[in-house]
Amino acid sequence: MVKRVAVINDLSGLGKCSLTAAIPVLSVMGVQACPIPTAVLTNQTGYDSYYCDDYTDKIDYFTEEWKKRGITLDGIYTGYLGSETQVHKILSFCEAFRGKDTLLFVDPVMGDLGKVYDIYTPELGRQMRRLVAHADVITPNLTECCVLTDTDYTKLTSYQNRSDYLERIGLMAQPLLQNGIRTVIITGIIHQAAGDDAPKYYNLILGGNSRQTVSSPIYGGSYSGTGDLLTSVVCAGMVQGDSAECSVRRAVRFLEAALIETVAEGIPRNDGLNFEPYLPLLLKETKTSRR
Ligand code: PXL
Repeated sequence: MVKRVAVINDLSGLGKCSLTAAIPVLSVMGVQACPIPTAVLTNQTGYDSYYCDDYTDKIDYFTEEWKKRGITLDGIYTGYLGSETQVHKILSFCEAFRGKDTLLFVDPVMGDLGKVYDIYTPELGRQMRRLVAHADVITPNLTECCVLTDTDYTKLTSYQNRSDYLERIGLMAQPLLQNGIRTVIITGIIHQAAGDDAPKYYNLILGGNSRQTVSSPIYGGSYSGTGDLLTSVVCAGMVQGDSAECSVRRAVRFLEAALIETVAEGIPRNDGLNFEPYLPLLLKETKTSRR
């Protein structure tokens, strides 16, 4: 059976992120992506101008029409929101479609590299905290994890090369786990471990009683949509029963290959990663159809 996931995220024409990252990844991994656009943008908001059509008023139509279809979902995956008032609409959607085996993935898109995005307001921060409290799996980057836990990013990152940096971040995320979230995956942590001659990127995977790290070299700048691609691989893997760690490792292998090419070609960060040629890395062993 093909697993089915509702992907609640924006559609940006340029800058490979959100739905244009999620749909190809879910498809190549054998999962049906059912998109619910939170906004339609000419391009992602990192460029110096963009036009955004907010879809807040459209979300309830999806809930109502899909109820009539009587569909079931294996996953619900939320990302960039068009406005803070979308949270209560998304929670109503979850109430209608979240069965006991439906996994809720929340990528609490609010900022990166210590800065919040244009869309951010303190109310969005409050609403995002409400939404993540319902999730099975969340994938904040370090900036977003600081917003969710009311932590000072500048102070935290001043400890970046201390040997206990990752433990410190783990402790910071504990309240999220105590809140009922099963898995917290914190991405984009830069840390130089003792004995290493350069810093690396770390992803920290925290469960109730577990803590794993997946690291990768830093190849160059940070690109639009990297977090969206990672969460999409994790979502498609975990709805099919893979562990969080295995899914993050698969995502990192895929992203590394795309990053190496993107850096070599000097692509501007807002344009996003050249990930398309590497989608085959995400293919699972294909079962031949039974006759
Ligand atoms: O990748 C995060 C993201 C998603 N959607 C839009 C964005 C961004 C980051 O800038 O602008 C529209």
